[in-house]
Amino acid sequence: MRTSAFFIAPTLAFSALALAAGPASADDGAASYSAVLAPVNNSGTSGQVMIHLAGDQATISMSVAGAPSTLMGMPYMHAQHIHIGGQGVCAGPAADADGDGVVSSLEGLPFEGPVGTSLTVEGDTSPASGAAAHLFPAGGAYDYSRTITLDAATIGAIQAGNAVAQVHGADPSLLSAAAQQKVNPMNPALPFATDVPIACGSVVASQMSGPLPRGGADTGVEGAQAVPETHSPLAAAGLLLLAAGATAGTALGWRRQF
Ligand SMILES: [Cu+2]
Repeated sequence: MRTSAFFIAPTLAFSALALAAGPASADDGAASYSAVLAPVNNSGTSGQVMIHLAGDQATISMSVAGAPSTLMGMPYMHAQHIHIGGQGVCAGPAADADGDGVVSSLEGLPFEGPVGTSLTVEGDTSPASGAAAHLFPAGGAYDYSRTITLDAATIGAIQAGNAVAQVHGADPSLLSAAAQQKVNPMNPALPFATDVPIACGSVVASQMSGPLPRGGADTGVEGAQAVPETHSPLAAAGLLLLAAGATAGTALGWRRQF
């Protein structure tokens, strides 16, 4: 299965996948989860998240686009988290309790819950680093991949369907005048816009086993996606490659599977 499927993958993808995959691991009980990040607060930001969980090790791959690229002339670092223990859903516009035209992280708390894991690029991943701007990826469109240890609370929430993936960091010019005057409640040295959620999605169990739909323009790439079983680290690697290489067509192909 794996070998034959490899043959239909493009040569370049084959090489990269082979390098990324390594030997199949004996991660029985592993599972994959995903989230489609939809724009919130009229951000125009969207993306995808893939979480491959084996024991307490999670390989998390993300692709984000349509985010503001700079803040005050500097690369805009976007805080990103797994929120846990709320209702497992993203807050809607009605959650704007103070009427400033923005659903802030605090206002979203009853829906999304507090930060369970900070999806940093390096170092600490605890909630304590939730607003540590320098630890987060920067730019208007980026791919993220990191294997981290998840704590029991985050693992439990993901497995229970009560986890939400969220990206923060709005364009201040899109906020109301009232909101533009505020500071980030998690880090008062930063403007409120850095706290404002811009993309959000519920983390759900991912169905990646079995044949994938065909017929897209990039059937070779879709064939490559079909290689991994749900419990293979190849899955995350393949998705990451797609995210990194993505034409619009392959991005859509990815989205279709979730
Ligand atoms: Cu968050």
